[in-house]
Amino acid sequence: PPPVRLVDYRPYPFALDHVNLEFFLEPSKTRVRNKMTGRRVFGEHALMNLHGENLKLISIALNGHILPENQYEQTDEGLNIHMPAGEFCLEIETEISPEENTQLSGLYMSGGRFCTQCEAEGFRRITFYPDRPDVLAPFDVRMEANKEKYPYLLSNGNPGKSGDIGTDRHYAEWSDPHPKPSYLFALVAGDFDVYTDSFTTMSGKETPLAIYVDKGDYDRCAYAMDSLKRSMSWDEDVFGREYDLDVFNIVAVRDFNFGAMENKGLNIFNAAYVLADGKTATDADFEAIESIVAHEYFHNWTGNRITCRDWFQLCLKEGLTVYRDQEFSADMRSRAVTRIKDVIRLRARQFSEDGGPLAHSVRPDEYARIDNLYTATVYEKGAELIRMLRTLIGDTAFFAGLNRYFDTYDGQAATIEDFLNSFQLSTSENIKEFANWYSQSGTPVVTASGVYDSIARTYTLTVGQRTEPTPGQPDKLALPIPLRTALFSNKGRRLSTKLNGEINDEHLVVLRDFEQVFVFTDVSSAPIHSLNRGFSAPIKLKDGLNDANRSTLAAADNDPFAQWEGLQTLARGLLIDLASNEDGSMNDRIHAFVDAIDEAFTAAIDDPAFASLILRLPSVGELIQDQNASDPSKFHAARLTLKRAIARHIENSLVATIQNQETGPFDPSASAAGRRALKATAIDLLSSLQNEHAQRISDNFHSATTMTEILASMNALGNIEGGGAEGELFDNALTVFEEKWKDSALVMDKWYSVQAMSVRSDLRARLQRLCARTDFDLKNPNRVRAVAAAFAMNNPVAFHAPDGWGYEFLTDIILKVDGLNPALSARLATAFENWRRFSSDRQIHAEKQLRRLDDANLSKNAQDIITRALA
Ligand code: B3K
Ligand code: ZN
Repeated sequence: PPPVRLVDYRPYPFALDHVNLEFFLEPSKTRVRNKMTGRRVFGEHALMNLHGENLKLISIALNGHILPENQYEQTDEGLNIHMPAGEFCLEIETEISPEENTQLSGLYMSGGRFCTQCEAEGFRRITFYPDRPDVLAPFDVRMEANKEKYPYLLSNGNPGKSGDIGTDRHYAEWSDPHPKPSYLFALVAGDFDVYTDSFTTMSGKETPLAIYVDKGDYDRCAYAMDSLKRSMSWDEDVFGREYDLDVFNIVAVRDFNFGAMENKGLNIFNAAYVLADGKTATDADFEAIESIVAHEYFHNWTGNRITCRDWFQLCLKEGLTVYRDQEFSADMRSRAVTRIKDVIRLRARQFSEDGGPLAHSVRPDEYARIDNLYTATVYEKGAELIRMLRTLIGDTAFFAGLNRYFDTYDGQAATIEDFLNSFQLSTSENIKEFANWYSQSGTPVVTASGVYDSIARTYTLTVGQRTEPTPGQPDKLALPIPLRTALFSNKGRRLSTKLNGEINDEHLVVLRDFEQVFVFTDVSSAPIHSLNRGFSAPIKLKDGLNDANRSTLAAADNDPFAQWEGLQTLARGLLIDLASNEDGSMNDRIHAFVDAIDEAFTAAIDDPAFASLILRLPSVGELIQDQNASDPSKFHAARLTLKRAIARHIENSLVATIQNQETGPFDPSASAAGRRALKATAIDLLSSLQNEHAQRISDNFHSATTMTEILASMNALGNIEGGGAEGELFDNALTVFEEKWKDSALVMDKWYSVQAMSVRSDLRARLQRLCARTDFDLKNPNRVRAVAAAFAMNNPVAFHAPDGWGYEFLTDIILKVDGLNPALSARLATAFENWRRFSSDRQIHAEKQLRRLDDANLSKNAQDIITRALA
């Protein structure tokens, strides 16, 4: 099928004034009555095109009369109806089968409850409708269902009438006054535990809040509720945005294709991002819950009140909302630590996407399948663009522009041009070229070099940029790149210098051309430059410094991000060299690095969250990004060498960290989580010494009281393969864990993934055993991801095994999942995205599996990924 193109966008010729939906809910046969009133707005002879997929059409009536068959045609994509001029009332009745819906798009059953997922194109699997984001309407919904099985009937907006029908059925009505596109529609029916609270908004309106969870999960809702209230309050304080309905509801479901969904007034969540308590959730879980609850809530303004004109504009809501949730987390936790984690994630997921066959711009010009556009580029790079914009125009213009955007486009479906124009009207800075960040894919590589003139006391910094070609974009433009820059003396003192007439100890250098020269004056001594501080632009930096310069910066910098980044750069260079030098010639550099780490670690010890990041080495996934013909096992071995050197050097301190037992009740705060993060890092480092600390780690597993520590210990044991008793510690731990948590699916997902991520010789057999278990449910995305995504995305050494078994294993799963859930199989297939980066033996095996997938007649979603990967 031809791709969908941005240039082909045409407005819809009809407007909907009102939508009235009636649902008669039965798992096997649900009747949907859809009454749309509206009018033709232009296009005298235009047919009314309604999308529809997997629907059984029962009847159509136009303006009160059954529509004769010659007045409409039914196609694979939906219905085309000949409409009279002027106003209309169109009533369509359809039948669907939620229980047969394994794609988890549209109306489906999860754990015996009805729920929906409509973004991007799920609503057309519920009824015939103009299922496009630029058709907005207020919705009234009425649901009717068995009362005992489905005591709660929920939809968007405000609750209306409800009551009994006969003895065993009941109904409920909801009405959403805010015009919305169909992708924000939601319906839920079932029996739940309900966790309630309330929030008083800035104008004094008390708003009841509720979280609906599976029976028995009531006690695991408190953190999500607390996160919601903090989000509501933060959005008022920082962005001036108030909630706008009488109630706000969240529902947690077991079977969900991604994290959560921002349906107006009725957010639906993957249960993994709602349920947490001190026993079952890791700190990473708490952190993810806080940020996803916030993200979905923030969509109420950035996404729902102002939505996207078409799906090419997806970053309009996603990039902006990720930026908002990142800022929220930064305010709730440590700003520096949050920023570091965001950058780690960007590098791991977005940079690798941007450097491979799936690269696309933040706002692409075309797509084959919309589900495959929910990517790290649209989300994470999209957020970086907002951050850069703010850096370029300053806080005042940024907030003025945003407020103008909210004022101008409230209730509308907007574009990136609308958005950028709101800022252009609020700043004297010309942001025309900034738009190229939205249309150009690929990660710019920025190079820097400097020359000091001691007589003139000037430092001439030459900065250049280059972006490699990406699919469909052979030639690249120069982009405006804001680089926060400071100069340090070689003793590590930050220098106050002059640039563009301004004296400061940090400047904003904006690179606009392919190469540009910046002359700093009043430079008192030969400086070391520190560029892209705070990761002010999403680029790869070749800073032209040597290891000694970098160590100086790492030790001296008062900015924690810059300090961390200095050490990461050191580590990256060292690991890459180490991976190709096995002759021990690197010992001096290793020692120097370990000393630098030790110094920074000791200085950071009062901030354990940051200290644990200081000890973190770049991942294998990150290291292979800029390599060709690479062998992940060499990078793994290099990391192990370096980890051992670090562990040996600070062994006593690591042991002491592990032994430091927490007392008192569980505390999910960022500071307590920081202490546990450091402990987890200590366990990981000590495990690199293999058997020496295996027993200690196992003891820690058995005595640990938090899931973070338990998992850290299991992870560590998973990578220890002693010949003797140590070899059994992992399996012993797994047995104990399973016995305790076998009835808790979310906890058992961790049990699965800890194994899928372990680097050990028995992994293949182990994975096969896991997939043969009765609780390995291909219909449950969390479970499939716990094995397949954990393995293919987080275990590069095993996934890229030289004999190709890892590729084959993933392919087998994709083939099984695809018939059930194409969104899931396509997502798994993206693990192949960088197959051409690996050694030729690996490429041969990867290509063989990709061809196998290509020949298998897979879903359009999976086929789109495979085709692009092979191109
Ligand atoms: N907007 C949803 C994502 C929907 C994904 C559809 N394939 C969640 C979010 O970004 O908040
Ligand atoms: Zn989102």
